[in-house]
Amino acid sequence: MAKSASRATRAAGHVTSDELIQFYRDMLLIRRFEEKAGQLYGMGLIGGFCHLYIGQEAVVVGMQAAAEPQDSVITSYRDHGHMLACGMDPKGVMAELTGRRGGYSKGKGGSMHMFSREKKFYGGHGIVGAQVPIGTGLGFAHKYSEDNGVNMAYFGDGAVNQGQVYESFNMAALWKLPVVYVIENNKYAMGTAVSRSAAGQKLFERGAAYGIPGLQVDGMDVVKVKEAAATALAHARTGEGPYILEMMTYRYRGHSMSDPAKYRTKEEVAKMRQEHDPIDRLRERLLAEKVIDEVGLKNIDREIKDVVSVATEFAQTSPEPDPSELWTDVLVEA
Ligand SMILES: Cc1ncc(C[n+]2csc(CCOP(=O)(O)OP(=O)(O)O)c2C)c(N)n1
Ligand SMILES: [Mg+2]
Repeated sequence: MAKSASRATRAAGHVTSDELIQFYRDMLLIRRFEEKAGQLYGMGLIGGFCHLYIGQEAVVVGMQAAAEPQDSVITSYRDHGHMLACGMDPKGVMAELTGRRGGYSKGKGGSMHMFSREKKFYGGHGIVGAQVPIGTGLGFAHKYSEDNGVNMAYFGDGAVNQGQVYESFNMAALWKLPVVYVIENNKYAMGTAVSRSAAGQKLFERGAAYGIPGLQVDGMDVVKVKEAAATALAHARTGEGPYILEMMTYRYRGHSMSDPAKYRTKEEVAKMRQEHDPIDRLRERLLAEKVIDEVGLKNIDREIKDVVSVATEFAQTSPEPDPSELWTDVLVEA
């Protein structure tokens, strides 16, 4: 099949000024949304588990920038950023966090259990690594139905030593399934540093035994992520089989809202924020290259703030689920 012009441009990793501005907008939406979710959690308006993605925004925004509409996404419990980057409505995501009827799972799922078939977002999985074989199955479905789609299966450095990951790699390589495995290496799995859990630090080489190519990527640089994503997606889409991208990234917050993060120093976090923040870095680039000025950036900031305010208002005013909902969409006998 001939490559379309847009795909050829994507494969070359070219980014336009408009795209750079869109990256800024998309990353800022995730950052502000997550900050607000953290506040609502602190106020007791969000219950249960809540894992924030703050710091890692460039990964999912860069990946989605290279993706096609038919591509699917699956990830772990650190999932709000993926939902927003897939185009899910911030109102529905926030209302699910607050357990309201207007949420994506009618307020009955919460942070880790949201899905959108329309946006091809398949969760939200609380069991570490569980999404890897499911994502591989989604890759099989793309191939079987010949929809020219690719699944992007995201997982953490803490999942990468599981057996099911390698069973998935084997099957995906054997059947040349269109799957891009995105390892979000944020250096920690709860309180365990990757240096203490993973033999050999090159996680992108973990597919070598199966002939799966891999790349290590600066996951704090949205443009580099997009370039790598274009390479990996083109490989999978053209029938060459799976690809592994190891995104070197960092989460600023604790593992979940209840983590005091005593396993790392405040200086380590501060250094990352000051020197590698994906949003600040892009902001500096936009200004240096005169893609936009301070006033333009302020307008975007305001626009995003408004979107998050509307979502927050909705998440607090949407009614709670009706008690009759206790018996619907659940897998127990009433
Ligand atoms: C099978 C399983 N084992 C243990 C846990 C508890 N647990 C939840 S998150 C987590 C750490 C995973 O870290 P990583 O894969 O690096 O993802 P990150 O939280 O850094 O995004 C663990 C051990 C779980 N949810 N599922
Ligand atoms: Mg991790």
